[in-house]
Amino acid sequence: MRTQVCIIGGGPSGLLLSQLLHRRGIDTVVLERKTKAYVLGRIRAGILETGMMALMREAGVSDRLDKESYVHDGTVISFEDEQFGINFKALIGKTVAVYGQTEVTRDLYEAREAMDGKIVFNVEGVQIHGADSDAPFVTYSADGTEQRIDCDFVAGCDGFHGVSRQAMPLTVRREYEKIYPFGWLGILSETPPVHEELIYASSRRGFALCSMRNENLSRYYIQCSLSESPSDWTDAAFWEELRRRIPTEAAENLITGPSIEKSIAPLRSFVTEPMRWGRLFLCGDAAHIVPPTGAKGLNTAASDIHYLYHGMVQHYLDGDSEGLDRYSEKALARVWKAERFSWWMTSLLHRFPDQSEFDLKMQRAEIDFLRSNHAAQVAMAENYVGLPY
Ligand code: RFL
Ligand code: PHB
Repeated sequence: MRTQVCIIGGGPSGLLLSQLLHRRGIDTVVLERKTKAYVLGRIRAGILETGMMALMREAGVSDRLDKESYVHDGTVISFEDEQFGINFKALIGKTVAVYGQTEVTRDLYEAREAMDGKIVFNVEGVQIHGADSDAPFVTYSADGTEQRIDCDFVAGCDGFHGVSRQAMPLTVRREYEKIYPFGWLGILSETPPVHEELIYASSRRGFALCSMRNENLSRYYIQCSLSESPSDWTDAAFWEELRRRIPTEAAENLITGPSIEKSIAPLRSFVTEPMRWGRLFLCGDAAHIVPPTGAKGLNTAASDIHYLYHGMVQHYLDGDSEGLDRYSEKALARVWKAERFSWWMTSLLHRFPDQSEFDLKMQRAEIDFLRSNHAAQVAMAENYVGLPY
């Protein structure tokens, strides 16, 4: 088989790239290790930046997004017993939207299928060959038979545990990583959200986040230790702990119910450089991970796709390689800013096991500054709604 761009990974990055390229007449094949149901069942991101929404519109997959997403003008920060709002709209005239990653992925799959896009599920043993040559190809097995795809370029959109990053030799790749000494225990419940905006709460017992998907679907997280497993937590224990970490008024209004999903995510900051090697381009979680505190993971994947898509269009339609040549540089410049913001929000709002009284004073001083300083609020708003592409 031959295609122009072989895309490894059928998550949001791979699907969005495939859909955007298809609309400009550029042929792709997407190779996905799991089933479609598995990909659609993963409960992950909930907040979309305006840049990502614009990209969904450009991909022609925004009908449901425009109708069903919820615009959020701001967010609430709670630190021990004090709360304040950061109103993005009033501060910088921009907003974010609540629209789950499951919905983004569903919209993209539907669009790809409507256009007869080629997506191969359940692939095994994907290997990238000749990425630094003029004739790269990808091999894999599906239904027990070996397959080969010859292509012009390979897009590694296969997430943090994928094979694409590993295909770059260690002599060219440099990795930067920070592992946080805690995780997030998250639950989804068919209950109304406790508040109209998200609440990021830091308490003496640890961090908690009140988020949502729609008026009858809530998403809550609490900071937990890495040694815990979701089965250690009954629903009742989760609700009890959440109540103790969020503002009193929210705790009193909280409507609880059975969880329909419960999982633990470790928190990590990670970047690999460069994001291009020869004809292989890394995108999204394959190249970088952020802790979820700043809601940046999916959105940063989308900005990578924006740069790669425009680079590909420039290459195929104008015969100009400038966009592809500068892909790694442009993507990384934005990635590192998202990394900084996510690290800052994580450091500000979590309790660290080895935190001293001095460290706590620093967090409180930073919170007081954010609560009272216009410039600090503008800086937070600009980062949260997403820096320009
Ligand atoms: P994905 O979603 O991991 O998709 C990669 C796909 O590649 C497949 N794959 C392979 N396919 C073929 N061959 C192989 N060898 C393969 N290896 C892997 C996988 O099966 C999968 O389908 O990466 P992608 O597309 O780059 O998307 C990244 C986002 O999923 C991720 O950044 C976000 O979910 C992060 N994230 C959030 N991002 C936000 O922007 N806003 C948020 O509010 C937000 N909240 C979150 C999050 C992530 C979380 N977790 C669980 C990590 C909240 C949580 C709890
Ligand atoms: C979510 O709704 O899953 C969510 C929202 C904001 C975050 C992280 C996760 O910062």
